[in-house]
Amino acid sequence: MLQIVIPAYNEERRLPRTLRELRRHVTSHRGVLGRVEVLVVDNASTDRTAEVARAADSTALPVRVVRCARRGKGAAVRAGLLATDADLVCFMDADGATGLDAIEAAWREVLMGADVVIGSRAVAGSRTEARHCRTRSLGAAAYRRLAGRLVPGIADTQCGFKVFRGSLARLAARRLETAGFSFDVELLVRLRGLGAEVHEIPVTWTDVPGSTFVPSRHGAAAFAELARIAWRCRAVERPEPVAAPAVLLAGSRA
Ligand SMILES: Nc1nc2c(ncn2[C@@H]2O[C@H](COP(=O)(O)OP(=O)(O)O)[C@@H](O)[C@H]2O)c(=O)[nH]1
Ligand SMILES: [Mg+2]
Repeated sequence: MLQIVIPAYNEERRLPRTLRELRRHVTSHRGVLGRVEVLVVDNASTDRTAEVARAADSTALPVRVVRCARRGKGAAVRAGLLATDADLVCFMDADGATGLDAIEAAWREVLMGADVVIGSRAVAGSRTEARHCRTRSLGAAAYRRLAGRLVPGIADTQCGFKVFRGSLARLAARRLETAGFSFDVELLVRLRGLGAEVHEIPVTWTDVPGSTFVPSRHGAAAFAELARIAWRCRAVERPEPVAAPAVLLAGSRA
């Protein structure tokens, strides 16, 4: 079974279409994907996010709402991952910005032994169909440089599509402390600390209007979080002594 975590804050407008497209996609790829379930994580949305999520629940694509007391995308993804119990889990943004073909592409990588497969808008083969405003693009470039020092070799830490072996994701999520938008970086540092290899796959990415990331409001906080992650994870460069049980990593690529 594949469980898909969708963090959602005030997403009554964007979430219904994403869940509809996901249901269509899962139905037409049932033979490959098997059973799929969605966990929408809502923390104190002031709109009808939880209602639209529940309304999308169906036999073809079961949708559950998970409540998270702590605010922030990182806190929501953590709560969602910890609520999973499947062998394969993933998270994706509520706006459906990442083309859903990435699910099968990631699935293939996992079948070949990958532990962690992340969508990337910065590797060959990716297609980015719209770009952010200039201020955000400049900020993003600076952010990428700094994030790259914490997770060397990963070109795009921030794409909202990541797939994991379930037990590994739950182990890393338990240690995750970053509640805001930089949580991806900490999650990747911790996954590597657990001995996981991270594979980037190209995605088709469309900028969907209505982003919850407001550069003037969240930009500085995201950089400050990076500094805290660097400090907090300074000892997590190598696999930690309490590494993932060998069985988790069995099948990893050498
Ligand atoms: N539950 C929850 N989800 C959040 C929060 N902040 C952002 N998100 C979700 O995180 C995802 C971020 O995607 P988006 O807003 O499109 O940002 P962008 O793609 O980085 O511009 C969306 O699914 C948001 O609803 C939060 O505080 N709580
Ligand atoms: Mg988006």
